[in-house]
Amino acid sequence: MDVDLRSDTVTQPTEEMRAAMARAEVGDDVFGEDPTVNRLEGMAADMLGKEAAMFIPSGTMGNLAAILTHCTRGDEAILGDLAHTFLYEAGGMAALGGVHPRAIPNRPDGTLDPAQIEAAVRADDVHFPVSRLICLENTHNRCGGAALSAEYTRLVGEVARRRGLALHIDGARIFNAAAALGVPAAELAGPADSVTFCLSKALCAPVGSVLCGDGVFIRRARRIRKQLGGGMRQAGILAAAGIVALETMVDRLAEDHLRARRLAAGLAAIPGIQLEPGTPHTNMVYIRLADGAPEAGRVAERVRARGVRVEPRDARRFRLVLHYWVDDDGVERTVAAFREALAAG
Ligand code: TLP
Repeated sequence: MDVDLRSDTVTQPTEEMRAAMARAEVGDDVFGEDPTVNRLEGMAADMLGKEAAMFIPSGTMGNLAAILTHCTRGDEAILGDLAHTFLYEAGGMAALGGVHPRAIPNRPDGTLDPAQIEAAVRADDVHFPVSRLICLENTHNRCGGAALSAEYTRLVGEVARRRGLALHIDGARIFNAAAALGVPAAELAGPADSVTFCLSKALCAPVGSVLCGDGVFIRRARRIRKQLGGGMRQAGILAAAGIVALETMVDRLAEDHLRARRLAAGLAAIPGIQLEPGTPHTNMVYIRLADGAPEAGRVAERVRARGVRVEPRDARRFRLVLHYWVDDDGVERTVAAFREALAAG
């Protein structure tokens, strides 16, 4: 089998997940009658320290549902210029919600400067949109998979409270952040009014994300999910895999982080490869090809021929993502494939 490091979204469900899916007890979730979805939502709310939760088809829809629940047309959301929500979610908040994104620079560690957040909050003036929401991302995908600390998140939470704004966290990989920082995910989510996390990435489930918040917020978000076409019926088939993910995948994420460090060390020893500063923070290794090395596309083809799948971020960079299906042997095969690919000149 190929070693696939293109993303942790490529993860296949485990046998245990497939078995749980096959025997899942189901009902119509739009009526709130799917016991497996209800169980998953209860578990997720507990783990994130929130009152309630809602199973939703994807991280993108989870973020969008959160934003549309917090904001109305003409409102503004303050977020990072490297945020997934800003860059890779097809402008959904603007296209579907009339919500104006106000992007401020992400610092290399994935954070936003709290002073800049505060400065971006609009004055009450008819010329301006209404500042309503701050969005953070933890871990931060484009910033190397960096984990945002509980202390930092509290600081942003204080800005939000002081200025009367809500705080949403795109926590697609919040359990990776929790593992890296050695704190419960609930502590990282504590200052936020809402948080989305993904079952279908490092947690290995085939489909789905969960949006968590207080009871009133989630009740309102359910109507938005319906508007977006995300009300699913016997979704317990999918939620069953999500339950196995929460039961079996959360505590093992530190293994992926350890392998990411091993992979980084192995790659750093290859002439022509440079590690990006700070990498890896969690399960992502960001590398750069030195001047004189072949272009990333060519290197990707060569490592593919050696059974390793990687995707260039640009002409000279790769993001390599560790997950459940990449074991120690996969790490060694990857290092060997890059070594051979670069030795070929
Ligand atoms: N990220 C994917 C791609 O879209 C880039 C990946 O391979 O990393 N928030 C964050 C931080 C994400 O990284 C992603 C997916 C999402 C949201 C969206 O999740 P889905 O794909 O479930 O809509």
